[in-house]
Amino acid sequence: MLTNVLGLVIILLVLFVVFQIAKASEAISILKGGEASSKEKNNRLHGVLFLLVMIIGLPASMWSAWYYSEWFLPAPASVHGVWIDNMFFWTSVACIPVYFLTHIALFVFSYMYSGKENGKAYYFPGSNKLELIWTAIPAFVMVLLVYSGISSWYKIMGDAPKDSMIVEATGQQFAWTLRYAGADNKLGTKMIKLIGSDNTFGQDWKDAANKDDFQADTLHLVLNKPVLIKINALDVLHSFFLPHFRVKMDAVPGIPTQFHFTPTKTTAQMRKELNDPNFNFELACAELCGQAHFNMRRVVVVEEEAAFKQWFAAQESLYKKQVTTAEKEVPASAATDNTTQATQEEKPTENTKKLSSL
Ligand SMILES: [Cu+2]
Repeated sequence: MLTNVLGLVIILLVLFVVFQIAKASEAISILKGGEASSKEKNNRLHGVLFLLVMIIGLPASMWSAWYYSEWFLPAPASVHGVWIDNMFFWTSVACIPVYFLTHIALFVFSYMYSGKENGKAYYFPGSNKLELIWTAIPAFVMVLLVYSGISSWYKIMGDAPKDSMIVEATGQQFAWTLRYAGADNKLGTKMIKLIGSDNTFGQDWKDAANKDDFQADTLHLVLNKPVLIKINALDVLHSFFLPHFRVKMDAVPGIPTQFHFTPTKTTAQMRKELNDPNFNFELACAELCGQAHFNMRRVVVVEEEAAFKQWFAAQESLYKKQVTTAEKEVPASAATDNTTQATQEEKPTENTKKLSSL
């Protein structure tokens, strides 16, 4: 950081010195009586400086792109991720040559045609042919880029495939809570009135669809199976970001959003591909949401269907965890005179204690 600041200060100082020298030499030649030739010298100096900016600036811009390339998006691991990367590639193919051509023209012409004492401006009234060429070519390229963008947008943001697995992601300071729709693949209804310390989202236990919904710390996904993520926020803005899957959607309090995608690489495959046994896909929050924003990171596991089913079967629904244990606890705590039964019962957990006190 400090070296960067120092570098910037040095550049500014050098520019300041060049400017002062130019001013001084101009003043000297005015004193000598050659005002016209001093202007010409000044113009030439500016032309040379323009050229220097190009000679240093263009390679520097290429170098910085190469230097920071390790912070570019990682290799895509979803169906639509490949489309997005393709669009990015073709947009770059169209823009990078234009960037170089226009900048070379800008700086070289400034140098070549810097003001001369007896120089005369060339009068060019315009050319329809030229106008047509430099309007039609960019317009054609723009139409192609916009067309590919819009068609991909509708494919990505359109209705999710019918067989999509449904997962709900709720952002709050500072964690993502993941709720799976369970075996029925239906998220149970929520009601604001039911929100409590043990029922953070106010799941309505009378709704049968809620009874198999479970929460998970890790986002497990199936290889090549579409998944629909339903995104919410409890407090402030968050953003559901899966960089490897090119998924990014804001989580807005009060406005449900969603995103569907299909993972195409398992975690194991990626580990092999990247030669990194510790690699994990990650879920991050891409909206600076507060002090512990960094803490919202979650691991994403993509696996074959068999491994997923095994994990899925081992999960316990929130209903089972909270409501049924609470029901079991009620007679035990009510039967105060039956000491043997009370001692046989397991000690109530923190959650069930709170629930039975409600
Ligand atoms: Cu956040």
